[in-house]
Amino acid sequence: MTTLIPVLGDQLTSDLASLRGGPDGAVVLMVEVAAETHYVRHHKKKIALIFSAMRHFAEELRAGGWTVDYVRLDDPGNTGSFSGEVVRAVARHGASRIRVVEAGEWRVDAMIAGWAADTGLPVEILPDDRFLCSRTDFAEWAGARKRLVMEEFYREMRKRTGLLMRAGKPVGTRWNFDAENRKVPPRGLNYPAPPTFVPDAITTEVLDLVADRFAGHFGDLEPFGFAVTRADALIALDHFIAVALPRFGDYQDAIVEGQAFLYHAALSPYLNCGLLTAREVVQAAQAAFDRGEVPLNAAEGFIRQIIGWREYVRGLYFWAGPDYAKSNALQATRDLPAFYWTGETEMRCLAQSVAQVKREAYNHHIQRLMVLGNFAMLIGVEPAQVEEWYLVVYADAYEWVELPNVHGMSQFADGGILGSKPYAGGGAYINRMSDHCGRCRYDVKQRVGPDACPFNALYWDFLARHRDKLGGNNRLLRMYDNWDRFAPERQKETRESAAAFLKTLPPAAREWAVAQPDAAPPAPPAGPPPEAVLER
Ligand code: FAD
Ligand code: DLZ
Ligand code: SF4
Repeated sequence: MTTLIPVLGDQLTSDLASLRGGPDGAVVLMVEVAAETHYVRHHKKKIALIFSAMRHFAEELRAGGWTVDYVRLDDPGNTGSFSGEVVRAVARHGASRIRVVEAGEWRVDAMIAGWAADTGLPVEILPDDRFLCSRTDFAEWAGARKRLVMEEFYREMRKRTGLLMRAGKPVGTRWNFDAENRKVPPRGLNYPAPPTFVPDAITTEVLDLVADRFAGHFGDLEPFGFAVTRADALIALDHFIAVALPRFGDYQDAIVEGQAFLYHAALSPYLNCGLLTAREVVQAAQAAFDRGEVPLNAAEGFIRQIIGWREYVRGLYFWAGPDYAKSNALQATRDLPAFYWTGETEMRCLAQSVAQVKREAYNHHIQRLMVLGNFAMLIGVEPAQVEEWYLVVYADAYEWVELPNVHGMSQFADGGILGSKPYAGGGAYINRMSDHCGRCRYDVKQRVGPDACPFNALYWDFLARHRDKLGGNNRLLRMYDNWDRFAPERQKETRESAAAFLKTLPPAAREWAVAQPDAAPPAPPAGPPPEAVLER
C-alpha cells in the first residue's frame, strides 16, 4: 500500500496536511513542470525562487526520513504536466492511493479532480489548513451577507484567532488603525532593506537552468537574493519583526524613489510558496507587540493584512468560483501598453514601478494599486490582460491572491464584489504619497494639455465615461458633484485632453506575457484632481 503524495510548488511546508502522518512508507512526488512555467511566462526570478525552494524542500524532507521522487525540468521523460507526472509516478512506485492538499487555483484543482480517472486510484484531497479560514468557513460567512465587507470579515477573524484581543474586545478599543497608517515619510529616513541570501550550489544550478531555458521571460534573474529555505525565510521574518515592523504602520502607503521596500515585510513570496505560514508571522507580530517592541498601529496594520486581506481574498477567490475572472463590469477592452514591459514612458511613477518590478519581482501595495493598477483602469485596459501581467511579474503571484486583487480591487472588473468603489485617483494622490512628481516631465498640477499629468484628465474622463455604472455609487457622489461643477467648456477640454493622451499610447504588448517562442523584451530605462481614499 504505497501512498503517493504530490507536493506542489506552493506547498513547501513541512506541516502540510498531506505530510502530517510522517513518512510511513509513502512517496512524496515533486515535479518541475514545464506547463507551470509558461502558461504565463513568469518573471525569471519567480521561476528560480520556486525551483530552488522546491529542490531545497525536497532535501529537507529526505533529511526528515521521507522518500522523495523529485523530477527535474530536464529529466528524460518529464511530460511537463502535473497529471502526466502523477500517472508516471504511480506506475514507477506501484502506488495504490494518492493523498494531496487542494491546490491554490481552480486550474490545478481541476487537474487534481481528474487524477482518480487518470490513474484508477482513490485520491484523498485535503483542505489547505495553512490558511486560517477554510473555503467552507468563508462560504458560510459570505453566505449570510448581502455585501462582503473586508472589515467585517477581519473583525470576525480577530475574534476567532484572539489576536490583539483582550476580554473579547480589541486591544486599544479600536479594531482598525488604518487612518494612522498614511503618513508621508520625512526626507532622510533610514529604510531597512530586507535581508538577501547568497545563492548556494543548489540555487546556482537553478539560476543556470533559468538563464538557459527562460532567457526570453520578463525580468532580471540576477542579482538573486531570495530566501529559498525555511531557515532563511525565518531570518527574513525575524528581521522584519525587529527592524521594519515598528514603522510598518506609519508609512504603509508611501512611495520613495530608490527604496523598493520601505518598511514593508517583503514576506509574501515566502508566505505564498509555504516557507512561512500565516499563523507564525501573525504570532510573531503579536509577540513583538506584547514585548512592547512595536506600536499598536503597526502590529494591528500588519495583522490586518494577513488575517484580514490575505484570508479575505483567498476566501473570495474560491467562494466566487472559476467564472469570477470572466466579468468585465467596466467593459474595458484596450490593450495593455507596451511600457508595462519596457518601462519606456515619461510618466515617472510608472517607469519607476516597472523598472523596480523588473529588478525585484516586487512592488509594494500602493505601487500595484494606485500607480500600475490605477493607470490601467483609468485607460480601460481589458482586465484579462492586466491580470496576466500581474501574474507574470510578481514573485508572490498565484491566482488565488492575484486575481481578486487585480480583477476586484484594482480594476473593479467584478462590479463591486470585493470593494465598494473603484480605487481610482488622479496625480494629486501620487504626488502626496510619493516623490516621483517633482522629477517627472509632466506637471502634476496641470489638468489639461500636453504637459499635464496624464492621470488628471484621465481620472475625470474615467468618471464621466462610466457615469451610467458608477454615478449611483454613494462613495463617488462627491466626485461626481465636483465634476458637475466644471463648466461645460472645462469638461470638454478635460475629456479632449484625455482622448489626445490615449491616442499617444504605444501599441499592444501582449506578446510578452503569453506562451510563444522566446524573445527578450527591451530593458527599461533606468487643479487638483481628487484623491483616492484607501481602505486597507
Ligand atoms: P506588506 O505590505 O508588508 O504586507 C504584509 C503581508 O500582508 C503581505 O506579505 C501579504 O501576505 C499580506 N497582504 C497585504 N495586502 C494583501 C492583499 N491585498 N491581498 C493578499 N495579501 C495581502 N499579494 C500577493 O501576495 N500576491 C499577488 O499576486 C498580489 N497581487 C496584487 C495585485 C494588486 C493589484 C494589488 C493591489 C495587490 C496585490 N497583492 C498581492 C497584495 C499586496 O500588494 C502584496 O501582498 C504585498 O505588496 C506584498 O508585499 P509585502 O510582503 O512587502 O507586504
Ligand atoms: C508557479 C509555479 C512554477 C513556475 N513552477 C512550478 C513547478 O514547476 N512545479 C510545481 O509544482 N509548481 C510550480 N509552480 C507553482 C504552481 O503553479 C502552483 O502550485 C499552482 O498554481 C497551484 O497554486
Ligand atoms: Fe506620475 Fe503624474 Fe506624478 Fe508624473 S506627474 S510622476 S505621471 S503622477
